Amino acid sequence: MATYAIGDLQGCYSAFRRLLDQCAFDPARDRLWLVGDLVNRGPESLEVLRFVSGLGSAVTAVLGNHDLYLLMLAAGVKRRASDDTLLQVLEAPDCDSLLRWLSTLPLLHVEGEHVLVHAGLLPQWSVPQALALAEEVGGVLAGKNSKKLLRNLLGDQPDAWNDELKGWSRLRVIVNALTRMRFCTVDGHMAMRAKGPPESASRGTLPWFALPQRKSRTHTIVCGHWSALGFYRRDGLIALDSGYVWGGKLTAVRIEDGEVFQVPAN
Ligand SMILES: [Mn+2]
Repeated sequence: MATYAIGDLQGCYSAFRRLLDQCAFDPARDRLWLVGDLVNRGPESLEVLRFVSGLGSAVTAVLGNHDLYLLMLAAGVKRRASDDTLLQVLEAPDCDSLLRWLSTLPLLHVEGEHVLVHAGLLPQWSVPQALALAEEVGGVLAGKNSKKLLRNLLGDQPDAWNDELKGWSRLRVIVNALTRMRFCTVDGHMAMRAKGPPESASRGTLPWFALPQRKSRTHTIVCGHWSALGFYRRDGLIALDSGYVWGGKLTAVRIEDGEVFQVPAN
């Protein structure tokens, strides 16, 4: 039994299958951890959704911002952008069942000393608190107020956590941190516009994982979302988005021994 953590797939199904072959992944024996952004930008989002949803308990995937964007399109709360590649999913005969499956995925998964999340955790959040907050959002997303939630996720404000937050703004901060954050100020204000590499941080901001008082340092965070950071490991962090869809690599790490597997873009 082995656990393979894999970076952002972004609809790159054939590369994903090549990577699984390279790992000799066996769904009867092994497990996959997917960091989210299963869909969009790449050419085969539909195939990714069909394959991953068919893996059952062999896979644990968390939601990324592109996955939520797909749910927003399907709910009619956002219009398609000219550069998305999601029409094939929206027009598929099995679209409803695939999106129902997608909407039940968690925003955060904790297993032993590891945390699986798409983007990151705000510095004030311990791992148990982040898990409780992620579950708070997950309950709404899988329930009857799902469409209302999706409509109310749009926007970057408020940009920081506060235990007193209520209603949609509370859920919006949680989702923005878990699925979109890269840079943060030391007191936990997210700088949502910045997408460059860590060294491009604007004055007063740091990569979220580098904040000195971050309470989730108790665990190793397995994440994606930041292709300009690339595949990056340090104490307590495994960042897996190595930008295959942008001409980089698709990366898997075997959690048990740290072995790395990669498929380069053609
Ligand atoms: Mn992302």
